[in-house]
Amino acid sequence: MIVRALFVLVGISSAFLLGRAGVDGNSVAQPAGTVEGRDGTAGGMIAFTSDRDGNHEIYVMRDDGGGQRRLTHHDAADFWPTWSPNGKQIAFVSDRDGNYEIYLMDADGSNLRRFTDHPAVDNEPAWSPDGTQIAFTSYRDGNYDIYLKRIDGSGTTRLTDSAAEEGRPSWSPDGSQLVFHARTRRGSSTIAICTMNVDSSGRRELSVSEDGDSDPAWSPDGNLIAFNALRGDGSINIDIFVMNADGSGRRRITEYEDHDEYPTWSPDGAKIAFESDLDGNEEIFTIDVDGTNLRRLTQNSADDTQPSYCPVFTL
Ligand SMILES: [Ca+2]
Ligand SMILES: [Ca+2]
Ligand SMILES: [Ca+2]
Ligand SMILES: [Ca+2]
Repeated sequence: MIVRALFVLVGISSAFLLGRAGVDGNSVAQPAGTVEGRDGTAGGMIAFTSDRDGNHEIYVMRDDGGGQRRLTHHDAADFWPTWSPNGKQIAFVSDRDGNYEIYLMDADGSNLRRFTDHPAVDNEPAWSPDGTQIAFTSYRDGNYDIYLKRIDGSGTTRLTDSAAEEGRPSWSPDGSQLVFHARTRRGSSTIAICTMNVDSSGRRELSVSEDGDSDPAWSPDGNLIAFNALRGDGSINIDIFVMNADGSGRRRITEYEDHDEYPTWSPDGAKIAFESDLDGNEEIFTIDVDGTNLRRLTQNSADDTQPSYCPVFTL
């Protein structure tokens, strides 16, 4: 159905396109932390993955598309960036040491260090709202499960123990729960979006459908969960949806005849950034939560994907 090269083994959601060697990068050399063009007004930052410079690297930009800047410089694949809650660090995934591990760096790309150290795939980091832990997915116990590791490295806890393939954890803003997706039958398109308490109790399925509901993201006020799913009309067309945090009130946000994926919320909850190939290759867009005010932030023949909104506005 969805013709995509799986990026990491059977990763449910790590399916961004490989092999497009676009290198006409429109990145603008600019020092970290500067906000030229913003007139002193606080605004959002977005980290994302692009192969515009020849292989997958981590980039940041303002949420108006300005100030695009590369943070990683390595011929390994670097992808799935996610911010620390104070916006000062970024976690991401790389196979630069021979297998997929999670790495941390400061938001200007400095102070790079490895966070996980396991021969299995470690993927899809999500920083806890209090900054002390990272939830991530790993294949270390024979299928994808969700794990928790403290930033100080003092311990790793397995949160799921199921035959389903869990993926893309996202924290509730109060830090008490995680939302994630779970492929309940391997090889099937049946994916459930689930929540559980951070102590792994209280697992609950919010939505179960044949439409591939996946990649959930909890809104900053805790009330909504954004996700991507097939439109449900039989077409091969992935759109961005939101639902209430109890699973009710499902509604569609995007309506383009293309794949719209990987929603991430602006700090004020007003906008969602996402990836879409609506103009022929992956670009990063923002849209208001009511579905208006679509804005393209990247314009580049390479893949620009996996946006992650910084959880705080910066000056
Ligand atoms: Ca790289
Ligand atoms: Ca690993
Ligand atoms: Ca599992
Ligand atoms: Ca692009």
